[in-house]
Amino acid sequence: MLGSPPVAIIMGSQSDWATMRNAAETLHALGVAYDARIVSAHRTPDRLVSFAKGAREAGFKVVIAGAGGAAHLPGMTAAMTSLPVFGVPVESKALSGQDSLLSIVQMPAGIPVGTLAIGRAGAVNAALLAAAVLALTDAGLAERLDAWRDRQTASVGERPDPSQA
Ligand code: RP5
Repeated sequence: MLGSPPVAIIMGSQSDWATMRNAAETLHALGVAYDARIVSAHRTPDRLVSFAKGAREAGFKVVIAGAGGAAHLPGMTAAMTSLPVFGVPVESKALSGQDSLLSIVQMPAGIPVGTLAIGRAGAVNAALLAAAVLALTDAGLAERLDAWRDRQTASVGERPDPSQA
């Protein structure tokens, strides 16, 4: 079935949304459509297989996958699709996301997951990378991405504001 938005944002749990919404908001700001879904490698394994094996045929171009703890979602997704997969380590309570990071980043040669930073920074940057991939064949998006960076640059003051913490 064709017609899905270009980016799928998947996450292992509702509790991951607080982090992954940063990816969604960044894509929205860039005018990139996405579909956000809960897909747990452990609690809904059949949903994972169905999503990952059908992702390309569904019309997705890039997958952003966030998970915490024993974070197998990005890697298992990458094992079942050759679409680009960007992994976002969600900050876990027990180990501050170091478990998530190591679970996602240490993929064996042959099945890549582009692994981002722990937490919000990783979610925002996963969205920016997804947009950069799509911008290779979308001149309008490339312009919006450049404009986004220009706004970011313009927002950085030259000196610290003593009134701000
Ligand atoms: C992982 O377990 C999820 O990605 C989440 O980060 C973590 C905790 O999930 P909940 O117990 O909050 O549902 O599968």
